[in-house]
Amino acid sequence: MTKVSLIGAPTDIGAGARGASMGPEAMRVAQIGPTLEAHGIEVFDRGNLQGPPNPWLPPVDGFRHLHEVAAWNNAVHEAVHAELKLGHLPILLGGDHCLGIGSISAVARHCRETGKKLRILWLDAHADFNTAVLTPSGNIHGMPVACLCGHGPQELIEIGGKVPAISPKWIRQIGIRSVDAGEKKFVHEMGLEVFDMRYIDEMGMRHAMELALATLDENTHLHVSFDVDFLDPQIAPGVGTVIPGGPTYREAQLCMEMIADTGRLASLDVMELNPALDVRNQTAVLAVDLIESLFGKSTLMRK
Ligand SMILES: [Mn+2]
Repeated sequence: MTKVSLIGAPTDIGAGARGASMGPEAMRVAQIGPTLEAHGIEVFDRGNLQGPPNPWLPPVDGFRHLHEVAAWNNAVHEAVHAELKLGHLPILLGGDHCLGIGSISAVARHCRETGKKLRILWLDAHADFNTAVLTPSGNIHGMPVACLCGHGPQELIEIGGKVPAISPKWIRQIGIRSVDAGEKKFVHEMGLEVFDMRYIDEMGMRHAMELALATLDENTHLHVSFDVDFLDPQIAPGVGTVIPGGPTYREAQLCMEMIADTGRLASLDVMELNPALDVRNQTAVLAVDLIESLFGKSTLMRK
């Protein structure tokens, strides 16, 4: 039986808007635990991690709240790694997406320790590949992918004990539709594989996912980092950075179902849910619905 551990990280320390700190509780209110249990999954809710409050200060040397971001990410790293070591599937309930550094560095460390290959699906409106030089805002939630690939401040890139924590070759980005000019150039230089919205419009979600999930084998750990702003804001308004033109409900369902079909999902982040901007918790309810598909909720027609 699959054992899932829920880890709440109630902070908006890396974000440009306050409110993602309430994400974990909104996911619980939307019944993430009981919903997974109804599918025969054993759920361990580990409660919330703790870390420094958000001082809401301007950037220093291109970063906002760097030390606080590092503290939160170290806490996330240890918690995610501990669950993987127990053989559980960790679900990180964010919190803003800067926490992907702690989560994915823990997954990468676990893969090194167990001799597994790693594939990361980054579902997001943004590439999150900024650096202090490139970023217009200094908000670290725009930098986690760059940090994981070794481009960032020492105290973030070293979390997990190996620099870089991951190779850009292990990542597939899906749903991208907002990239800063300098960031775009850097994404190309580093050779990230990106299925942006233009690609999905032209080729369809099915084809994008077939390529993103190609060459997985039984020794591959599949990690999904799901930024809720991946979804079209018409169906998911509860996010801090609203970018129109995202996947529809059906496209998002297909994306999740195709991931489930691989049987390889081994860890998950659910990030950037902002209840302060949501409407009657609908974005959290939708996220839970999609996670249900990710864990293999099957439609009637397939056996
Ligand atoms: Mn993101």
